[in-house]
Amino acid sequence: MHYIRRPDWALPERTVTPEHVFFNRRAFLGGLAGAAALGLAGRSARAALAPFDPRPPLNPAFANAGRDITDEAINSRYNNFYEFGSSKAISESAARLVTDPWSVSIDGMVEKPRKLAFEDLLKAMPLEERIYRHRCVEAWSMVVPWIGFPLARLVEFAQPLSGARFVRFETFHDPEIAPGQRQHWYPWPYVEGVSIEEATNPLPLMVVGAYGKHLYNSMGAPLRLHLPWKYGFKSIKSIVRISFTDKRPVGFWEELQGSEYGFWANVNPDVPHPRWSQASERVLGTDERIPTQIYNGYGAQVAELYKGQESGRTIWY
Ligand SMILES: Nc1nc2c(c(=O)[nH]1)N[C@H]1C(S)=C(S)[C@@H](COP(=O)(O)O)O[C@H]1N2
Ligand SMILES: [Mo]
Repeated sequence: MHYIRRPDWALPERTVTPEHVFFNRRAFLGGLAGAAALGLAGRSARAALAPFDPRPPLNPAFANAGRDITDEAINSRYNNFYEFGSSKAISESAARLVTDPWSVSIDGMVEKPRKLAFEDLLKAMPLEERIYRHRCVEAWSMVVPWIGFPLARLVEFAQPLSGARFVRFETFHDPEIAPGQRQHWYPWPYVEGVSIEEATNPLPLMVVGAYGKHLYNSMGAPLRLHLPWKYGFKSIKSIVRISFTDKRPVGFWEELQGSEYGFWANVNPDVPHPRWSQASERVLGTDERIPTQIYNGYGAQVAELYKGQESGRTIWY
């Protein structure tokens, strides 16, 4: 295999550590052989917070989020995960979730519905590291060094039928373990969805780790989605089911309060939430408040998906 090493000057301090600044260029450029080579990474036995060995390669296209990475201690202890309560301090409660064994169903409009052990899915997918900005609809943000694989790769693996228009994701449902799920006024299980066009865009990442390790329960172990240009509530955690459908899925928050949390939920500083401004955000771990960017700064990658629809309110909530 041929590795290129990025010069240290190309990377801001603290953004990455030198040991994993490697990238298999051929794999990045696509091609099945390359993808298979990348798939070899991250095969170490999975235990909560075990380091990936070797650490999957950092994707140079997403090596720098323009701000410092948020401290791991903050990221893993300041969370939205309503299954474990409505406060941000759910990390201890979430630790009770058993994530091994774990299986994921792929069903609906696909060639062959199947249920896979999480380990088998992990082995089949090309793992990489990407540093993404993460913006909650509540107007706080952080920067996270995720480990995962492109959702586009999973769509390919699932072999959807041509009529499939949307991908629907579902979180586990276990009220015995998750106290929030005993609050029956919420529409459990948590559901989210994206269009097929969004799902096959290169940005969406199916996340299995962060900070070089397997995922914290509080962050959605063992498998969650991250859509960096959308408000955080779209980035569903602890996924057990992925379905292909011709009907637009109704998300958990949309079901609860559709006037405030719509299907598209693309970040836009100029479209306020009905109850507060989205013009700026609080950067967790700092004293800073910074201006929010349209599409959370990822317009170059995703604006094309919404061409001609920008003037209406719908794609913003
Ligand atoms: N299953 C599930 N997924 C979820 C949520 C949730 O309550 N349950 N909260 C969402 C919200 S509002 C945000 S901002 C992000 C938070 O992710 P983080 O805790 O890793 O920062 O997860 C999203 N995914
Ligand atoms: Mo959020």
